[in-house]
Amino acid sequence: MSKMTLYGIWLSGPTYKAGLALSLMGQAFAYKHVDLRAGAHKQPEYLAVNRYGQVPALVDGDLKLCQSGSILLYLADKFGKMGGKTAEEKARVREWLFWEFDRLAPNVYRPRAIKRGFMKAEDNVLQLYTGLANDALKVLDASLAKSSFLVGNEATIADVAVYGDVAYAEEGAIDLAPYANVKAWMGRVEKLPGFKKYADLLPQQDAA
Ligand SMILES: N[C@@H](CCC(=O)N[C@@H](CS)C(=O)NCC(=O)O)C(=O)O
Repeated sequence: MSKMTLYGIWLSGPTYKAGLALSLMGQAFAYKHVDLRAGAHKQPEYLAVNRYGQVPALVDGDLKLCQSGSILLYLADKFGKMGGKTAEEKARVREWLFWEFDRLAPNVYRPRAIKRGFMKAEDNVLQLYTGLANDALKVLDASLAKSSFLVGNEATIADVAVYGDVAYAEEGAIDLAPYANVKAWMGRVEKLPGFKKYADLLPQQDAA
């Protein structure tokens, strides 16, 4: 079986989610660096891989996949790992994926993008996102008071997706200290075989 190729940029949270899922599932992958600052994601060659002009994309043979949540579901299905064991668990995994890209991801990524200078915004806009991120973190913390992982007793792609947001919170000056259950769960995710932090997992250039 030839290796899949992940397209992305090492600073991208959604790219990290796809790379982390591959790594936790024990899958080596080739990597193509997409230089967002140079506008590579809007060029015809890349738009042929991802029609939305965003990273990540995953190429598996003739199949070109995009949207990190959808990529995670594809990988779980393909390898029969981390997707939940029962019909109910699979449904709960999907619930977390839809929730996280509605309530958590934008409200963590945007403060981070503002703090890192990738995005400009007035202070009240930053406050709005930060408040919404904290609302989502409260929901997450309450859920993690009841179980070790988000769905069932083992890590699933729901944990990968949510970890791939929360891992960037402090870069966005969102304080995780009030969320003890979230912090303890992050520690459990970080101990999973194959786990790597984003800067260690994603190359800064093409990699075979
Ligand atoms: N919902 C998408 C979001 C992807 C996304 O926002 N990617 C950013 C980088 S982190 C991007 O490509 N931004 C450039 C653009 O949207 O033009 C996913 O999960 O894959």
